[in-house]
Amino acid sequence: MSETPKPLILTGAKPSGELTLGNYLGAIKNWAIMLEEYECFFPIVDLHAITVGYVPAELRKHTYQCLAQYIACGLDPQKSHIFLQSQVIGHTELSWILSCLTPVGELHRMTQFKDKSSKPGASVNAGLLFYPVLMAADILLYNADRVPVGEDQKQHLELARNIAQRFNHTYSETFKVPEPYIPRAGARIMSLQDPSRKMSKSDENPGEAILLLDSPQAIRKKILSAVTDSDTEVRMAPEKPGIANLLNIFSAITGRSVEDLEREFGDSGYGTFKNALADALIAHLEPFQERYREIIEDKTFLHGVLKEGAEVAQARAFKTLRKVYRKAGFVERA
Ligand code: AQP
Repeated sequence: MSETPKPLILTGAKPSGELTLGNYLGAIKNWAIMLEEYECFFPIVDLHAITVGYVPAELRKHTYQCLAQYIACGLDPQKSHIFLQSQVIGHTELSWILSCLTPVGELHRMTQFKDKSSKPGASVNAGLLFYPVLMAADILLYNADRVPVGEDQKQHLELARNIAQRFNHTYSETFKVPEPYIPRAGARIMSLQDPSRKMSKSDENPGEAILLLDSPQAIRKKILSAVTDSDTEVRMAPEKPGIANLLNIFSAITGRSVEDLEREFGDSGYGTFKNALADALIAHLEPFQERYREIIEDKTFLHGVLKEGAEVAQARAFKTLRKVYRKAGFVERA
């Protein structure tokens, strides 16, 4: 008797910089717990990393780092398909077809586009505008059942769902309409210097983000200089966004509840609280960094992971692409 196939989940990060604690606590840490229940596709979406100015050698370095960090975070390549978006034919091809079904006005309404294009000095290229269509193609190419999304990506997933429905309606039933997957334990990590904004790889001020590869000294320095308020009480409250962010990080790292942390550190003063958080973070990241250092040295292993991942992904991608081309009226290659 053949087994029922597991539902397919797809999610990835773009190698636009070094991975942050936000990428880890908000995303990658939660992906590792899905390996048994789902067939997992974890593309590193490198084509998305070139919509803003970048240095080619840095992109390559960040891509290898991201791959080794995925694995060091517990994404087992034996139990998932890890690959580079740029190594699979189909993402950009499908994206073109989907873009012909997407009104430009919808893309102009995307919050991330508005944010990134309004940054002072931003050069707004067509890729930045079309980014969500490429993301829709990434998802639909594999007929993903579920897509884990953070708050910041909900709008893009909604667009992918609309595009899938539009294709199905225009041609005929082809794509599954992907459902959002809300991880049981997801955390939104904010900038250490401006807790109204999320922590990002591309933050310009190095004090804003903890990088997963930061040294213990750098971690402590960043936590100790994190923005708080003029009060002294360690308490979760809307008027204390800096402390709230640090409490969330502490809780996510240790698995302790915020109430428990408030009980222990409520009156201890910010210095004691921040030092305890720095200790916990350093201890949490140490084994990860050790694993990372071993993995990043082993290029043969890393290339093997990418080759295997790309082979599986390519077979699926070609299958979808053939179907899409046929439905869209293109003549099949003899
Ligand atoms: N601060 C965050 N808190 C929680 N989750 C976060 N994610 C990113 N930042 C946070 C989640 O990480 C996954 C991978 O993200 P991505 O690399 O695809 O792109 P991003 O969301 O644009 O990440 P960055 O770090 O902000 O990159 P830049 O600065 O280049 O734009 C996603 O699931 C995301 O939700």
